[in-house]
Amino acid sequence: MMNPTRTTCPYCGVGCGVTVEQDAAGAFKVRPDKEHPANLGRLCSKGTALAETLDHPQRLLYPEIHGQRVSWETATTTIASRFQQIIAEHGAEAVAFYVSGQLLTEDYYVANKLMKGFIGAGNIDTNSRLCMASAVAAYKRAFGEDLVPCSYEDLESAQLIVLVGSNAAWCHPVLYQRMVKAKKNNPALKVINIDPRRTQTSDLADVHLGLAPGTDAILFNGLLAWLAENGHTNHAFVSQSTAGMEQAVAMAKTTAPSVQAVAEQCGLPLADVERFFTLFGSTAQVVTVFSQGINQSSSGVDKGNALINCHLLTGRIGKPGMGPFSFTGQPNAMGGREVGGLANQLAAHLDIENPEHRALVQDFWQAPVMATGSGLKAVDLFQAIGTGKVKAVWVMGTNPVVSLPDSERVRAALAQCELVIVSDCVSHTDTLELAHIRLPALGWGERDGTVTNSDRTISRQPPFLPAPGEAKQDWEILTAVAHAMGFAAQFPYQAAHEIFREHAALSAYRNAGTRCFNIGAWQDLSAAEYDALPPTQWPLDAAGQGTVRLFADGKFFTASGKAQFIAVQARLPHAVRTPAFPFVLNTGRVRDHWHTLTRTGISPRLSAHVAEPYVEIHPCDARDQGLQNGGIARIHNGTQHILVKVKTSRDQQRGSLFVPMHWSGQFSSAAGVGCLIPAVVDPISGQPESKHAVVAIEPYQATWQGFLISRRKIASLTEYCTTIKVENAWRYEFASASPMTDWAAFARELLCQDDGGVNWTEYLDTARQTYRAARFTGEQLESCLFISAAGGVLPARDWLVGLFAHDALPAADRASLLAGKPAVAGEDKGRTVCACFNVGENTIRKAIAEQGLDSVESIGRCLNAGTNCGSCLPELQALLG
Ligand SMILES: Nc1nc2c(c(=O)[nH]1)N[C@H]1C(S)=C(S)[C@@H](COP(=O)(O)OP(=O)(O)OC[C@H]3O[C@@H](n4cnc5c(=O)[nH]c(N)nc54)[C@H](O)[C@@H]3O)O[C@H]1N2
Ligand SMILES: Nc1nc2c(c(=O)[nH]1)N[C@H]1C(S)=C(S)[C@@H](COP(=O)(O)OP(=O)(O)OC[C@H]3O[C@@H](n4cnc5c(=O)[nH]c(N)nc54)[C@H](O)[C@@H]3O)O[C@H]1N2
Ligand code: SF4
Ligand SMILES: [Mo]
Repeated sequence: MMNPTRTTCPYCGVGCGVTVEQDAAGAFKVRPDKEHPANLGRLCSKGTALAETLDHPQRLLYPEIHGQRVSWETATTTIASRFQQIIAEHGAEAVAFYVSGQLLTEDYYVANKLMKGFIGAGNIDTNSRLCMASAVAAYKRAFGEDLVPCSYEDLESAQLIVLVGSNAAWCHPVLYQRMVKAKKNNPALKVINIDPRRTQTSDLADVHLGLAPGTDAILFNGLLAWLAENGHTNHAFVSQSTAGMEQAVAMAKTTAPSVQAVAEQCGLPLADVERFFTLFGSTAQVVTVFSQGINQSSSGVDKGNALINCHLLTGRIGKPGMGPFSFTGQPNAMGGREVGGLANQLAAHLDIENPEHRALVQDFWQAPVMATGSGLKAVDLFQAIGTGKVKAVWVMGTNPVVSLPDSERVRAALAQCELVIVSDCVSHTDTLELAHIRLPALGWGERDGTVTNSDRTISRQPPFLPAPGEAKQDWEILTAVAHAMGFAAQFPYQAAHEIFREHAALSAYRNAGTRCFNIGAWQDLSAAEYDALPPTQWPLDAAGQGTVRLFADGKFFTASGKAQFIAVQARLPHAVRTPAFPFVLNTGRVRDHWHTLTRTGISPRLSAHVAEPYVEIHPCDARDQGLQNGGIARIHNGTQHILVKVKTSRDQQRGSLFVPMHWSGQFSSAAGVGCLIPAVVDPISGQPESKHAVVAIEPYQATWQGFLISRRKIASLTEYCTTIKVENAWRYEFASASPMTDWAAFARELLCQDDGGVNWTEYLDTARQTYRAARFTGEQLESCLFISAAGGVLPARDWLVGLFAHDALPAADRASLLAGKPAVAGEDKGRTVCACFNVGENTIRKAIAEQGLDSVESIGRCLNAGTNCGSCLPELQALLG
C-alpha cells in the first residue's frame, strides 16, 4: 500500500483534486480530494472512472522512425538534424510545433522557449486555438492582459448566473453541481441559459433562451443598450475605471434599437428577453459564464467583449459573486496561456508583437534568435503545411486530423508534409498514422508537473506510476532535441521543478506591477517545496499568497490602467443556410466522452452512456427529411459526408442539427464531423467556427445491418461501423448500403484472420434474412456476430456482452447464444444512465412507476443511481418529469 498521491483530474478545466491509492492487490483507487478548492470532494463520471483508463492496452512504448523502433538518441538527433537542415534551406518559418492544453505547464514552457527563442520563429500554436483563443483575445482587449477575473466561489455568491454557450452539466459537471447546490441553498439565485439547443444544463435555468444560432452579440448589445437606457450604469466605476463606454453603447443601440428588435433578430419570445434584461439589470451579483457556444465563432472575440461590456457598464467585476467568467476546456488551457504557447503570444503574458517585450524575454532566456512576430495560427499553419511553406511539424498531445476543421484537408496536408513528428501516449490515433517519427510520451499518473484550471488555480500533478516502455515526459524529449540542436546550456533541465522555477522567475522579471501574471514568489522553490505546493490562485504576492479575485482595486492592465469597452458590430455566422444546405450543424460534447476518445473510449463504463455517434434533430425536421429515429443519416456539405445514428429530440430547434465531435477514424468508419466544418475563423483570435457549418441531411439506405461482439479488435469493414468498448470485449455496430450476397463469407473474413483450433456455430435463415455466428476458443466465447437485412430485428446486446465474462461458457448459455436471448428472459435494463452504478433507463422508469419514486433522492435510495458522482442527476430529473 502506498501513500495516497494528491493530484488533479486530467480531463476538463475544472481541475478537480483527486487522491490516488493502491490497495494490497495492486489496484488503484481514485477518489475526490475533499480539500481541493475546485471540487471540495466531488468528481464527475469521467474523474470517477480514472482508474479504469490507467492501464491502456495500446500504449506507444518506443520511439519509431518510419515504423521501425529506434533509440531515443537516434530519434532526437534525427529530429535535430532534419530541423537544422530545413531551417538552413528554407528558414526558421519552415518548422512548426502544434501543441496542446493537455500538456503540463513545464512541457509547454520548454516547447515555447525552443521555438520562439532558439529556432527563432513564432510557429508554435496549440489546440487552445480551437478552444479558448476568442476568450483570450476578448479579455486582452478589455483588460489589457489575458485575465480571468473570477473564482469558482463566485458561483456560490452570485444571485444571477448567466450561462452562455456552455453545457456545463456535461462539460464542467463539478461546477454544474456546485451551481445546483448553490441554487438549493439559495432559492433566490436565478440562472439563465443561452444556447440554441436545450441541454441538460437548461434544467437548472429559470429561463432558457433558445436563440437563433450565432445571434449572441445582438442579444448582449441589446442588453448593453437597455442597461444604459434604464439607469443601470455605474457612473463612478465607468468614469474612474473604464474607457470607450459612449462608443460601445452607441454602437449597441444601432444593432439593437429596441428589446422588440433584439427578440426578433434572436428568434426569442419578447417576454423571455425582457425577463433576462430585467433580471440582469436588477441583480448586483451577476456571473456570466461563457464557453464554446460563443468562442467557436467567426465573431467569437466580439461576442466575448459584448458580454464583458455589460459587466463594465454596471461595474460588476472584481467583487464577490460577479464577473465575466470563461470556463476553460482543457486541464491546462490556462497554463498554456501563461507560458505563451499561442502563436501570437510570447511568454509570461508578454506580447510577441512588442519589441520591448521580445527583448526582455530574449535577455532572460539568453536566446540567440528571437521570433520577430506572431507565427501562424492553427488553421493557417495547417494550410501552410498543405502548400509546402511549412516543411516540418511536431505535433504534441493533440489529434488535429480529428479536431481541426476541414479535417480531410488537414489529413492531406500531413500526408504530403516532408517531416511529421507526433508525440503521444497511445499507439493509434488518426494523426499518428501520418507520422514519420513517433515519440512515446508519459501520460497522466506518470508525468510530473503543474496545471492551471479555469479560476487560475495552479495545482501539482505528481507521478504515481512507473514509466511504461521507454516513454518520456514531453519536456524531456524537447530538452533532448534542444541539446542535439546545440542549446544544452540554455536547456539544463533535469527535473520539472527547475523548469517551473524558471517560468516563475520570468513572470517576475522586470515586472514591477506592469503584468498581472506574477508567480515570482516561487522562483526559488526547492524540489520538496514544489512537491508540497498547495493549489494556489495566481497572481502571488511577495509572500507567496494567491489572489482569489482580480480587479478589486478597479485597476486594469491596459496602458491607461482602465478597462476598455469595445464597440461591437454584431455579425452573424459566416455560413448561411441555402435550399441545398438547409441545416445549421452545431457540434460539441457528450457527458462521458473526452475529445477523440483515446482515453474514455477504452472504458466500458464511460462508453455505455452514449454508445454510438449520432445527430440530434427536431422530430418534424426528421419527418420532413424522411429520417427515422434510430436509423442512419448521411450528412453532407457537397464534398464530404458522415454517417451517424438519428436521435430525434424537441430539445433541438428546427433547422439545426447537433453532432458530437468525439468519433475519430479509430472508433468509427465515417463519423468524424470535422470534415464538415469549414476552415472559417475569427479574424482576431483565429478560432474556427466549429458550431455553425451548413449541411444537408438525408436517410442512409442500409440494405443490411448487424453487430459483432469480439474479444479482439478488428478493422472496420463497412461504410457504417462504430467501435464500442464493453466489458471483456469490443462491440461493433455496422450497416451497409451495398448489397451483401454471402453473409457466411463476410463472417469468415471478419472473424477468422488467424484460424486454427476454432469452433464455429453458425445459423443462417434465408427466409428471415438473418445470419448469426459464434466463435469459440476452447470453451470460451471469442466472438459473436448477428446480421439481418434492413428492417430485420436484432437481439439486445447486453445479455450477449455479459457472456464474455465467462472463461468457459455454461452449456445453457451456449445453447441459447444464437437465439440472442436467455431461455428464461431476464430484464433489459436499457440504456445506461448512471455510469457509476451501471443503472439503465428501463430499470429507473420501472422503479419510478412501480414504487412511486418522486425525487432524485428517492431514486438514489432505491437504485443507488446518482449517489456517487452526480453527473446523471439532470437525466434522473428528466426521467421523473
Ligand atoms: N464530457 C466532456 N467534457 C469536456 C470535454 C469533453 O470532451 N467531454 N472537453 C473539454 C473542453 S476542451 C472544452 S473546450 C469544454 C467545452 O465546454 P462547452 O463549451 O460547454 O461544450 P460544447 O458542447 O462544445 O458547447 C457548448 C454549447 O454551445 C452551444 N452553442 C452552439 N451554438 C451556439 C450559439 O450560437 N450561441 C450559444 N449561446 N450557444 C451555442 C451548443 O449547443 C452547446 O450546448 O468542455 C470540456 N469538458
Ligand atoms: N467539430 C468540433 N471540433 C472541435 C471542437 C468542437 O466543439 N467541435 N472542439 C475543439 C476543442 S475546444 C478542443 S480542446 C479540441 C480537442 O481536440 P484534440 O486535442 O485533438 O483531442 P484529444 O483527443 O484530447 O487529443 C489529445 C491527444 O494527446 C494525447 N495525450 C494525452 N496526454 C498527453 C501527454 O501528456 N503528452 C502527449 N504528448 N500526448 C498526450 C492523447 O492520447 C490524444 O491523442 O477539439 C476541437 N475541435
Ligand atoms: S469535472 Fe469531471 S472531468 Fe472535469 S476535472 Fe472534475 S472530475 Fe475531471
Ligand atoms: Mo477545448
